[in-house]
Amino acid sequence: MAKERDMVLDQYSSRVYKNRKSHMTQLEFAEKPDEVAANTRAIPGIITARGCCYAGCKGVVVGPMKDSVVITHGPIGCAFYSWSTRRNKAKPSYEGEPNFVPYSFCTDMRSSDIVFGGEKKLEEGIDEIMRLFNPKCIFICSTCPIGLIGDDVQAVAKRVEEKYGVTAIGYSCEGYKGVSQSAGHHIANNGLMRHVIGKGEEAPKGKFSVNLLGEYNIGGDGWEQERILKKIGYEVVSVFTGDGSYETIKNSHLADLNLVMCHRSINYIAEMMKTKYGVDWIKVNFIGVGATSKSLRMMAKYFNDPELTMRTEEVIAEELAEINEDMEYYKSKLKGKTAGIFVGGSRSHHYQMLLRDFGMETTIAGYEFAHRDDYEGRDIIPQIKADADSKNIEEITVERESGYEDRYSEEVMNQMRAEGVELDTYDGMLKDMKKGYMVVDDYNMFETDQLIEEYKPDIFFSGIKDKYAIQHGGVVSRQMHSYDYSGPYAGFRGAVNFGRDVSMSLYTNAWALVKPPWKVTPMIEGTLGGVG
Ligand code: CFM
Ligand code: HCA
Repeated sequence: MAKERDMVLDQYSSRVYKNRKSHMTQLEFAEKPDEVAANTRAIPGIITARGCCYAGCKGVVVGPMKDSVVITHGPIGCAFYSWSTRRNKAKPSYEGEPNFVPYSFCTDMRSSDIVFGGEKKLEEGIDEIMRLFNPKCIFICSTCPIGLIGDDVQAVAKRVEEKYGVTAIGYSCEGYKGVSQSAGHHIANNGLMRHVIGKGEEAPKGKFSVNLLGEYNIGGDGWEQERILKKIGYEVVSVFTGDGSYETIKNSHLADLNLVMCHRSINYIAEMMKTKYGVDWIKVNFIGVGATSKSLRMMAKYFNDPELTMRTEEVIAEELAEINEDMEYYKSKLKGKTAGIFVGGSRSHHYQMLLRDFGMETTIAGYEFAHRDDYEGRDIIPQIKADADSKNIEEITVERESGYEDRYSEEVMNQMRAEGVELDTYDGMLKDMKKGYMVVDDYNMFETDQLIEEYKPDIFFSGIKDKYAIQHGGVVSRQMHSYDYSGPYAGFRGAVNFGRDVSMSLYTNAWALVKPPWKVTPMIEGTLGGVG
């Protein structure tokens, strides 16, 4: 029972053992999975793959909004490291639309600013931004020292709004808040809800309008999804936030339906928009051919329009015909191989579906910073106990705005749910994994090495921190955050790109073919104990 898990855990000291045991589950019964401890502090000194709260707010959620300037209030290192390292692609969608995504703005806090305070420097920096770029929206993202010295970024944002008549949001998203990037998502979502969503009045023109939530256009994924949605006849009002904009997000409350891709980073907005504006959300997954078709069909069921349903089927058939030959070819190369996937949040679940399209199984998986609901499904949310770290992140409550109504009665909603539409809910990753597979929350480098040794996956998908160590060990490794600078991997065409890249990597595992020099000839020569 739980053999592989015990082999890893048994090597820990008793304190570490107890902690890590709660984060690791070897699925015994797929229909009744174990609890997975999640969203708790990493053990100090352990080489976790997690990032910080600032990364979640600045890098993940608000950074991709192309017409808005994000200023890092803090030392230059934080701004430099978060400058285009995440592959959220963006381009102007009409002539003259600003795109600040390639830029990095920072107050460059120095020692004297830390001693005397940095608010003045921040305000001067924003004056310069207004002079040079004149954006409609500015996000101020605080790094660790800002919270420690107590600069009031919200007060600065208020002064900027009064002075320039723009939207300015001060985020207290210091790196140390919470336990990971996840805190930053929550803080960023709260700010968008308070200051952006609902500000616009431009109603959608199309008959069926949607927002795409939690899609960050990594490697152009969002563009592929928009291509398919538009082909069917949907109007995409806004995308949160890949290639997204302040201009469109402010109108997002007027769309008919929210599609949630990354549950982890954006579920707060989906929930709040449902409460405040009556906009329903469905959990979609456009990663994988089967998953994409399933998501499109759920959408058609939601709108329940015969013409839309017909067009959905037409487009699915057309797209499948286009990729069929390539998919079959890559399937012949990949069938029967196994994988490990350890990414931040939702992708570790999403990509298992795409791998299955090629006949591959994911035997080890986990999230860096997701919450229990991302593993076990939203039904367990009432059981999650808030700890000091999560209580530190503001929870905002919203109420129904007058003039907004639910589209469907609870009865109709339940009927749709019974027909398989994942309305206002998410079932989590565990239910899609099989008996014996291992799930590890907040994985670390030691566990990675151990799991690879025990499960021997043909390929390991993770991030920049561990990629090269794994690869040099002779195991095929691909970055699932940046796609190793390839992509898109979403939708129908993306699936083919993924099949190609994975096949290419598996059949060219150069590191497994070379022997390091120290294994061929000794690096030093000498004698032991002075005997000739
Ligand atoms: Fe959502 Fe993301 Fe992810 Fe994420 Fe991230 Fe990312 Fe990710 Mo890197 S929003 S949780 S905080 S799907 S940046 S686009 S790849 S860890 S699995
Ligand atoms: C982040 C961004 C990141 C890092 C990727 C990695 C991304 O968490 O701050 O560790 O390889 O996707 O760029 O998740």
